[in-house]
Amino acid sequence: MIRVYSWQTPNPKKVILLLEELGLPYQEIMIDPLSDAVRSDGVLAASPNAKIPAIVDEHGPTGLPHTVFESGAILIYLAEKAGSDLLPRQEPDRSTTFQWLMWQMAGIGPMIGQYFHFTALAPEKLDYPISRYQREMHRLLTVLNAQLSQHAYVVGANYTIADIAIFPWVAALPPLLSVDFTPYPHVQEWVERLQTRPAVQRAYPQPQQP
Ligand SMILES: N[C@@H](CCC(=O)N[C@@H](CS)C(=O)NCC(=O)O)C(=O)O
Repeated sequence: MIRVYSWQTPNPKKVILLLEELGLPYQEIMIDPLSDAVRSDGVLAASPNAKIPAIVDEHGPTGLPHTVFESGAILIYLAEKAGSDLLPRQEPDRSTTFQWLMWQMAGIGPMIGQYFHFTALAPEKLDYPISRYQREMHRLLTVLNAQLSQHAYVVGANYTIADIAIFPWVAALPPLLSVDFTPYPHVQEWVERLQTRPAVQRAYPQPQQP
């Protein structure tokens, strides 16, 4: 059994999407990331960075419980544990998967996260950070659209953990931040195609949130 410190936000959703694809048994422990619960002893034991997601794999590599935090690291750990092709075993697809996974972790997540923060959460609506992160979000969507104009999935012909990492952030943009995907038709098509996957539908019983 895998215990997941989770919430209806994109970083934990990546983990749930992968667990649903892999068919591994899991239990979600819901932790509101805007509450003090992220600093509770239980979360800190698995996630010293006091953020979600984090997992506790009750049967880790040595047979003892093993904890992993940082969603990208969790995706790699679980795909390897399951021996899944969602993390390709062969080059060049393997390093291309890592490349786009790191791109999500360093770009899409932080930039869209800041855009959401300054537009939806900040007490004052400040033009400079809003336009900076909005510009960066559109630049990243342009990069993704160009990649998806060449390939069915982010890495190539097959669905991988790179798609799983990017999807929850990007799919949330039109419903929650009113981002218009008209300039990004390949992104739009990819989102709609992924939404038909049974594992994606199981992972999203409720509307998406950033
Ligand atoms: N790089 C981390 C980011 C995790 C993260 O920022 N999680 C948010 C919720 S989606 C959180 O826990 N926020 C609580 C806080 O910032 O105090 C990952 O990908 O796991």
